[in-house]
Amino acid sequence: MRRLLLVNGPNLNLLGVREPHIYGTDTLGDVERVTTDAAASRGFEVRAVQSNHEGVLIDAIHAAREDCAGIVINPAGLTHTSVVLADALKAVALPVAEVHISDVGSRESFRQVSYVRDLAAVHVIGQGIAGYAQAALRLIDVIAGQAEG
Ligand code: CA2
Repeated sequence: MRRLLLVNGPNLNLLGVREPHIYGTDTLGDVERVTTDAAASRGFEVRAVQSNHEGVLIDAIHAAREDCAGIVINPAGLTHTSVVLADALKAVALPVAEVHISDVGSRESFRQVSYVRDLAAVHVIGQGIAGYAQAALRLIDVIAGQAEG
């Protein structure tokens, strides 16, 4: 299955509209395009989902078990709070790339916690939306390595 699921969490639909000093001026459409282009360069397609509802994200992650080889995810604020999102990622047992647009390590202390960190094979933090392309390419390397091994 040469397909990745791209998951963007709550409020990321506002990218490029609010707080450009933190998240830049690129939009969610730009995020989906850079990820899709990077994956396509390696023969993968991307199915993108963004939701402000945790259950919608969890259903999309469960469905990925059927037809995706890996998951690129920016869980947004759920990174720092959501055991259930982490449980869903663990349950599907697909390789995961965790992406954050901003450098969460240099922000508020509550952003230092990630429930996803330990189960992600790839981490790209603070690289802006270009980080999604890096994450997709590195995740595809992980998937290719698994297929060989
Ligand atoms: O840096 C990131 O990518 C974050 O995942 C973004 C989350 C934040 O809670 C994480 O700590 C770090 C926030 C997403 C909200 O996105 C907005 C975009 C534009 C305007 C307002 C919010």
